[in-house]
Amino acid sequence: MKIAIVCYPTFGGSGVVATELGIALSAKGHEIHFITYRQPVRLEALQHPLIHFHEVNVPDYPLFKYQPYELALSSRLVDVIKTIQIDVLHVHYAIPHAYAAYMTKMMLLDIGIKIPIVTTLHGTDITLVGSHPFYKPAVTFSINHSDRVTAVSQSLKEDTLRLFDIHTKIEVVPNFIDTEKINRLGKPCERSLLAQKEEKIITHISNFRPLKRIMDVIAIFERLHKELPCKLMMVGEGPEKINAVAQVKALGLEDKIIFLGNSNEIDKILCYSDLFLLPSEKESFGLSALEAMAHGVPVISSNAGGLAEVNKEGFSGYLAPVGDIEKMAQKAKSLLTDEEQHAQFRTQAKKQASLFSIENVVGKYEAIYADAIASIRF
Ligand code: GMT
Repeated sequence: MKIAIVCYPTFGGSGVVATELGIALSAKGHEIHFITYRQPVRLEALQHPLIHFHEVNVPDYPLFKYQPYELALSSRLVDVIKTIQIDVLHVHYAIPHAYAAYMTKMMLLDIGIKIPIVTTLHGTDITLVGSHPFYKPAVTFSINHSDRVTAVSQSLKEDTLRLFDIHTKIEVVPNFIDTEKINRLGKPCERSLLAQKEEKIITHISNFRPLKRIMDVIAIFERLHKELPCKLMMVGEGPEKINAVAQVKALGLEDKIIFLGNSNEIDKILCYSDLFLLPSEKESFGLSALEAMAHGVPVISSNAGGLAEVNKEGFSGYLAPVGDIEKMAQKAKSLLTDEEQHAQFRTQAKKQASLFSIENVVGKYEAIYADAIASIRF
């Protein structure tokens, strides 16, 4: 198949999922065309002869306060789909991609080309931004007019049905991880670069938005730090970072809490890690928790959204109500101070992650594409 993929090319989970999916599909012989405003971060140039990237340019016109990205995207989509004879268009994240996809479909229909749209809902496009009254009618319309709709967790599907008036079937296709690729990475890792031998390494990865509850991460670490030698690796960039850095300074923990910024070396960092923290207020899935588990890193998370579908209580880690930092700190301490239990959770985390292996998921998308293509032929 010739598949066009639209996503956010940044460090967000939805962009990572879209990119990894495109790479996996190309390995199965499909021709993949990424269409977005920048080359996706996890897509290496010339990665595979079947992978192509088409940039969307939005000319800066001084008359406009807001530059019309949807217009530029849908025009580019029409151009690429027509020229390359794309079979199916897969958009990740409803806003504004599903909306631009619908316009694309209509413009192409006008010239006699039928293109099916598959929309994947990722989380904040539904639970946060999408349900805002300013966007809700457009998001509802775009979901209802997609040929196939998928959500990355059962929890997100339920949120979508609760928040919007949806009359299209939503299929749950969970996020995934390339476990084989992780197993192929060179080990053991050089953790002495980051911490002393006796220090436990705790990691948090996110886009530091308020809903990630960065202050809870620091509060949990502060409690742990009083009980055992440890270090915290904070990976990512975002609006809460400035407060987090100030808080770390106020606590005098600058040499124990390290801010690594956005990183392309997530595999290395997770390889060094003993525990992963994700106390989010909202999380439709929690891809970073899955990545940690795939590296054998147990997870202490909140029980928000789809996290309970990923992190299995008492097996791959522990969950606690949002904001219950005492419970999260206590569970973290019990795991990190009991070597036997920690080793067991490491193995179990890997086992749990293997349920989300890429091989199980790519086939589901292929079937959805085939079905969407068949549906528009009649
Ligand atoms: O979590 C974010 O802020 C980024 C956001 C995104 O669009 O990339 O993540 C969402 O999609 C990820 C991939 O499906 C999920 O793993 C995240 O749980 C989801 N975030 C939220 O629901 C808050």
